[in-house]
Parts: sequence; structure tokens; C-alpha cells
Amino acid sequence: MNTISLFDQENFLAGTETRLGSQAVVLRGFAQAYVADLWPALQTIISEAPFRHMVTPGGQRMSVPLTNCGSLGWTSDTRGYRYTSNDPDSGRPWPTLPAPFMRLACDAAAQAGFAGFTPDACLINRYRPGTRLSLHQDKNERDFSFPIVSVSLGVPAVFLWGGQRRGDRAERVPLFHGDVAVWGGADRLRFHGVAPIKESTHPLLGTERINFTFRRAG
Ligand code: MD3
Ligand code: FE
Repeated sequence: MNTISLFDQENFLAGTETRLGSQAVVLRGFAQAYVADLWPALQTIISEAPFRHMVTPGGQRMSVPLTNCGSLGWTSDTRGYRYTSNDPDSGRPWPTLPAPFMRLACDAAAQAGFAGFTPDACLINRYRPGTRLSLHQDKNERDFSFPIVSVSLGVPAVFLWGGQRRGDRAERVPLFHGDVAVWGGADRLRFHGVAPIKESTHPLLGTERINFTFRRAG
């Protein structure tokens, strides 16, 4: 056991801001007040569009299963990465972006200086101990002038915050339950990833971490 428990770290930071770049910030604990409304809406989404492992264009099964809500959903298969209106597994449109999801994304963007952000896509990633997301850029969106809002729930993760080039040294930034990160402008195309998740337990999510990534994709 750590000297300072995860619970203490999460609550010690709540209400503070961690600046990662000129236009990238982590709003610590910002989502905590929204969780009671997000949670039931998330259960509805995953009953309609369950988490699934997609395949990269190179044919590798992704270790992090995902789903989406919103009018566009991020999709990957051997034909490439793209946004689609329909869930490729069911053929139906992705579940609608629930009002509390939209509220959280708009409020966090405004707090970070991006007033008027209206996402049309929310990618939902599920991490279990040992899973990771290797360094990449988010560049499947039409217009990079919109920010991205990322919400962390459950067990902590070490976020890898790289530079404009793949080889640039990455900073390691811990993300806790309720943290919301907002990235835009000059920081929008920074390389980033998630280090392998360590085994720990969260009261609401058990050993899992769930991340919402809100984007304007279309
Ligand atoms: C920094 N997801 O799905 S979100 C992804 O925790 C993704 O699931 C991670 O990266 C996760 O593409 C990290 C944080 C994030 C999202 C977009 C960014 C960081 C970013 C865009 C530019 C710079
Ligand atoms: Fe990403």
C-alpha cells in the first residue's frame, strides 16, 4: 500500500488545474459532480452498443475495447480508422450523446477557455489492468481547431504526454477518477498514450478505468 492512498491523491488534487501546455490543461476532479448522472446513461449506452475489440488497419486486435455515442463514432478495421454514423456490429446508429455527457463536455471546455464547444462524437474506452494505448496522434477529425475533452473514471492511469514528433520525450502525468483534460490549438496534435494500467480497486468501477473522449469529428 502506498503511504498516500489513491483516494487521498484524487481528493487532494480536486479543484486544482495541471497545465500540460499552452492550450492543454487537466481540470482535477471536474467530473466528480457529474458522475451520478453519467453512470446510468453509460449503462444504457453499453447495453445498446457493447464494448468490443476493434482491429487496427495493420490487422492487430486493439487491447482496449471501445464503444461510442453521438452522431459519429470512431471506428477501426483493416480498411482504416474513420468515423461512422452507424455501429458496424449492429448496423444501427450509435446511441445518442446523453444530455449529462454533453453538459460535462461543454462545461469543461468553457472552463478551459474553449466556450461554445459542441461535440458530435464521444469515444468510450475501457481499460483493465495491463492494458495500454501506445503513442499516437488524433487526426481522423475534419477540423483540428476544435478542442478534445477527455474524462477519466475509475482506477488511475499514467497518461503519456509527448511532443509534436513521435520521438519527442513523453512526460508521465497521473490521471485520477473525475479528472477532465482539455486539449486544443497548438497542443491538439501532440503525441499521447496511456501506460499499462496497474492493478488497483476503485469503489465504483472495481479494477477498471473508463475514459470518454469528446470530439467534434464531422
Ligand atoms: C492529447 N484516449 O482514444 S484521452 C484516444 O485515456 C485516446 O483513453 C486516451 O487517446 C484514453 O485517442 C487518452 C486523452 C487525449 C485525447 C486526445 C488528445 C489526449 C490528447 C489530443 C491531443 C493531445
Ligand atoms: Fe488519442
